[in-house]
Amino acid sequence: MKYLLALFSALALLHPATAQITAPNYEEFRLDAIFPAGGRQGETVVVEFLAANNGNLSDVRKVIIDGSPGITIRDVKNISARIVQATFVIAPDAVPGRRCVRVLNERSGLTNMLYFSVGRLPEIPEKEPNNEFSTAQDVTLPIVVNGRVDPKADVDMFRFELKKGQRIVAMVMAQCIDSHGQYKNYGYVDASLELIDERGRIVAEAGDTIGLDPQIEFTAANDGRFMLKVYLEQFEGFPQAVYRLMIGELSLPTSVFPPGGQRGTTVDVDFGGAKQKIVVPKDDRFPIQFVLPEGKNVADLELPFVRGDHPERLEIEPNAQLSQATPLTIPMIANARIDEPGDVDWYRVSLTAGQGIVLETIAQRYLRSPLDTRIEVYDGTGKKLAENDDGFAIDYISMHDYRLMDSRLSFTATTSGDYFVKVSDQSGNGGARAVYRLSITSMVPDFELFMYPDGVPIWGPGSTASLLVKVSRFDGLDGDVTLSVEGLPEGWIGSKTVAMGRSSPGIAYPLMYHLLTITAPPTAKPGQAFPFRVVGRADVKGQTIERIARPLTWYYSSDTGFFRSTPISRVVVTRPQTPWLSTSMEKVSTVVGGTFEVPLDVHGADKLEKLDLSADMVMHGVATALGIPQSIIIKDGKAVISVKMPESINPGRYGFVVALRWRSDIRIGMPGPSTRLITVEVKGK
Ligand SMILES: [Ca+2]
Ligand SMILES: [Ca+2]
Ligand SMILES: [Ca+2]
Ligand SMILES: [Ca+2]
Repeated sequence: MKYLLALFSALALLHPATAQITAPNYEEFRLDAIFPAGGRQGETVVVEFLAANNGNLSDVRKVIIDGSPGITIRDVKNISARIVQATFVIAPDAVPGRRCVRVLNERSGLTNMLYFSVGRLPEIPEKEPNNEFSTAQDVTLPIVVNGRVDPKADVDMFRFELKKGQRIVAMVMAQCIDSHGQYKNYGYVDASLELIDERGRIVAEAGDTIGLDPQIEFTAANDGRFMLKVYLEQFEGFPQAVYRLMIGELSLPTSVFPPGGQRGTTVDVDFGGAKQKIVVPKDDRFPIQFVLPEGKNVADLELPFVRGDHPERLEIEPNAQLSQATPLTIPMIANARIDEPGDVDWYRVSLTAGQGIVLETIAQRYLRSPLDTRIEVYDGTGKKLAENDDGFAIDYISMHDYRLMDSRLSFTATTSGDYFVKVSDQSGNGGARAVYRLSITSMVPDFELFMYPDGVPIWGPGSTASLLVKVSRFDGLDGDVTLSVEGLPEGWIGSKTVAMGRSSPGIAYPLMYHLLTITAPPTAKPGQAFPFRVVGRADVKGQTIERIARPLTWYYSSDTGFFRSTPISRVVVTRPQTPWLSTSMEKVSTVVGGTFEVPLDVHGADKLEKLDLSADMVMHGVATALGIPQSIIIKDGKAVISVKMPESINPGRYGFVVALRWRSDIRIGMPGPSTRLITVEVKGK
C-alpha cells in the first residue's frame, strides 16, 4: 500500500498539468480523543490529543481552552501528524469541572472540542499490564484512575483493601464526558464494571447505570482485598476508549433538582439530599452549565443544569390527578420529576379565548434524562384537546445534545377558562434522575439558528471558506430571515444571505439550511484564529427579532456524525494547501431551469490546466451540488463555470458558492475552499 501511494505521488509530480487536485480533507481536523481526559487541581498533567485515523494536526500552534480559568498550557508539540502533546498546569484554585479544549494547527486549522475535567480527588494514570489478577494495579482510595481500554482485548484491573463495613462507590466516566471513537453506539465508549473479591467471585457488577456508564455501590462484609475490572462490551477496546474511573468512600449524587434555573438568579438545589446554591449567569447564552456538588468526600460527577429565561417553579406533588394540578402562569418553567415509572404530573393554566401558548419539555436534550415525555392538554371537564409526543423533527444535526423524544406543543384556547396540562413518560423510567423542565410561553413567531462547524478553516490567506447555518422556524414565522456573519476583524469579509419564508411567493417549504462564507485578507497569517458569530434577523409584527446561531462541534460516529453545543465559533487560517478561487460576481439573475456563467480567478495553480469544481447550494434536505462536479479549463489564472438552476427550484433569492470539489458531505459541516457567496435571483419562467 505504501509503495502504491509513493508511486501515485511520483506520477503526480511528473504530470502536474493532469494531476487530480483534491480539496482539503476535512477529517484532518477531527479530534477523537484526549488522554487523560482530566486532572486534579494543583497538579501538572501531560495530555495527549489523538486525531482521526486520517487526521493531520501538523505544525501545531496551541491548545485553546474555553470555560473556567485555571489551566496554563505549555510545551505544545507534535508527537506525530496525528498526535499532539501538551502540558496542562492546573492551578490549585482552578474551578473544578469540565472545559472545552481544541488543538490549533497550521495544517488543518482548529479541531472540534473535547472535554477536559478538573477534579478534586487524587488522580493517577493506569499502568499496563493490568489485565490479570496477578498484575492488577494497586490503588489507594479515594482515587480517579485515568485509563484507556486498548488494544482490542484489553481489560483493566485495580486492586485495593477494604475493611469490614466500608462502603464504596465506583463509577466509570466515559459516555458522560463524551468519550467516543468507535463505530457503534453513536461512537460512545460503553464500559462495564465488575468488583471481584479475593476468591475471584464477582460481588458487584454494573453495565449501563447512568446512560452507558456503569456505577457500583458496595459494602464490604469482611476485611479483604478487592479488584475492580473495567472492560468494554465484547472486549473490543480501541485507542480512543478513554475513561475516568472514580473509586472511594464517596457520596456520589447522580441527580440535581431542580435541574435548571433562570439566568441571573441563584437557585437552591438538592444534590441527592445535600443542599447547595447554584449561580446561573445572567448574560451567558450557552444553554447549559455543568454543576458539581460541594463538600468533602464528594465524587467529581458533573451534572447538566439547563439555563432558562423565564420565572421558574417546582411541581407540587401530589399532582397525579387533574384536581391536584400545579398552577402555572405565562411565561414559566416548571421543574419536575417522574418519581416512579408511570407517575404523571398535572398542571393548570388560565387562558383567555384566542390565547395561544407553547408547551415544551426538556428532558433528554441537554439533561440526558431517561424520560420520553408526552404532553397533553385538557379542558376542565377532562376532555383531551391536544397532545404531543416527540415535538422536534429529526435531521442531521438535531440530535446535537441528545435524543429528540422531548415534546413541543402549540395550543390556542377557544374559550376563556382553566386548562390542564398532563406530562407523562413513555420510557417506563422514573426516579431521581427522571427529571424534566416544562416551559409554558406565549405563542409568538420565532426562530432558532445553529451553525457548524464551530471552527471554520480558511485554507490559506486571502481565500474563502463556507459554513452551514440551520434555520428552525416556530409558530408561524413566515417572513424572511436575514443571516449574516458578524464580529470579524478589520479586513475580513463575512457574507449575508436571506432565508426566504412562506411569505415569499411560491415558498411552501422554506429551506432549512443555508451557506455563508468568510473571506480572509491576503495579510492573514496561518495559525491566526478569530471569534465570530452568525446573526439572524426577522420582522415579527413590525419588530425586528435577532437570534445568534448556536455553534455546534462535530464528532464522528457510526453513521453521519453527532454534534454538541459549544460556546463559541472561530475562523482559523491554515497554510495554503491547494489552488483557491475568487470571483468578481456578487449577484446574478436567471430563470427557473436557467443557466449562467460564473467568472473565476484561480490562485496558486500555475501549472494546472484543469480543476474539478462544483457549484454548491443547499437545496431541500442536504444535497448541495448544482449538477455534478465539472472539470474546468484554466487559462492565465482564469476559468469559467457554467451553473444551471434546477427545474424544481422555486423562484426567489438564493446563495451559492463555487467550490473545489467537496471532499465530503455538507451534512457534517464541511466548508469550502470556495468563492464568496454569490446571490442568485431566480425568476419564474
Ligand atoms: Ca488499559
Ligand atoms: Ca489492561
Ligand atoms: Ca412528578
Ligand atoms: Ca416523547
